[in-house]
Amino acid sequence: MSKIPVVYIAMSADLIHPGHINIMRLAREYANKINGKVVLGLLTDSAIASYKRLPYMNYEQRKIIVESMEFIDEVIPQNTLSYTENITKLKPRFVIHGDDWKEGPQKKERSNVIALLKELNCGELIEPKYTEGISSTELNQNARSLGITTNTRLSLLRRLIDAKKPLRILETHSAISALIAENTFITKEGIKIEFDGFWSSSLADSTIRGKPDIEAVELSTRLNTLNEIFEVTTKPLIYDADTGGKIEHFVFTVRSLERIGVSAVIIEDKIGLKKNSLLGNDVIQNQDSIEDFCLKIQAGKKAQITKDFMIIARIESLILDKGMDDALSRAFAYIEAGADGIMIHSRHKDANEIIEFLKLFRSKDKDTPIVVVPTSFYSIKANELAQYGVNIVVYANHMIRSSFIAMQNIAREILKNDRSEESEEKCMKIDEILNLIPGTI
Ligand code: SPV
Ligand code: MG
Repeated sequence: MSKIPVVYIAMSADLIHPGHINIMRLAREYANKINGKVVLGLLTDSAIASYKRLPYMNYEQRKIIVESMEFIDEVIPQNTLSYTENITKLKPRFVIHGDDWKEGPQKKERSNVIALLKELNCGELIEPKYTEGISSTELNQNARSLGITTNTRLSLLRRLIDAKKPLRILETHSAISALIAENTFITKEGIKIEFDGFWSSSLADSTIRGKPDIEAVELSTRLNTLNEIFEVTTKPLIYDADTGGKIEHFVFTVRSLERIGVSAVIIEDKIGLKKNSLLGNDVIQNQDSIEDFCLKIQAGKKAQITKDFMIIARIESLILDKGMDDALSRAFAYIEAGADGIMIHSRHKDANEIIEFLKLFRSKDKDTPIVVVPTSFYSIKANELAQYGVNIVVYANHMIRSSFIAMQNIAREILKNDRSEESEEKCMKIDEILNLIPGTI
């Protein structure tokens, strides 16, 4: 326990507004009264990402700002939403928090703080009236509506991987599907759960054009779609580049993707005419040699300009029944060659072989990000996959597959009824569309 009495406040301090300053000023006043110091628990990126979107500024940047404030004597990390760790350590004389947490998602934490202060018999909770008329949520909405720069979007994926597990990534094949992926959320026990980013799927990008998933849609066509998606959204995107093509071509793909703000490219270790992985050995598909695929990874890494862009190597050994040992030795070889992450794929109905891979891989490598695409092993939940060490879960084709069914049914129904009345209820209301697309009214 520190000798100098402590006044403790905790915040994210991302978009600082007068409400924050009021709390800091009050903390200073209390500290002066008791000859104490103000300690600010700055929420880490992972503490923030556990209940809402990543802050604009990372921890170090936010720390520089709050440290420079005259009200604050010391800044320490608060690693979770819970105050318990820091209060137990500091035994503060006062904890200060706006009275807004008497209701809403933080209500439970408030009770914890009160109980803990009583248990430790060290201090009391001060709850000034919440500053009306300004809120981080509102500022956030305004800032988001301004959009995002290329570099900021690109770097978001690495920051998210560091801050949160698992990331949930949804396939988007158009601006409208991306807007839905951007804005859809649910609230579970006060925590906002939403998709962390987008998957540009070769299957979906081919299907939407009525073409097979055999690398027949050109890069420039797919880049156009990405640009349309980026025009109206702010989340990071992972690009499915199939085999990556010839090594000499792949370097240009990396440059093009990076230039528009894509965060990661995934290339699969196949050669020749690529077929969709879910077809496995039902069709002829060939795996690349480890040596040649490593050369492709190395060429890509050399071509990228930013430090944040990621090249993720996708292993098709399980898809092609080459066995677990082959999958693992490829994983380590690809990482050695410079891959920033591994995607391990499977077409089994259950996740057993994926789990086996994860256990064996994670026993040797705790850090390299792992991506999985549970299209066929769909029963396992994202949270469970994360417990086995998965960082990114991709829902690779569900937006296009579901829209298909909806369109087919409506088309049939209009023909059957010779009018659209019966179909009206199954369609989005026009004013809901206007809501989804800002600026319409
Ligand atoms: C895609 O979405 O195009 C993929 C994933 O590559 S899968 O279809 O499962 O091969
Ligand atoms: Mg694909």
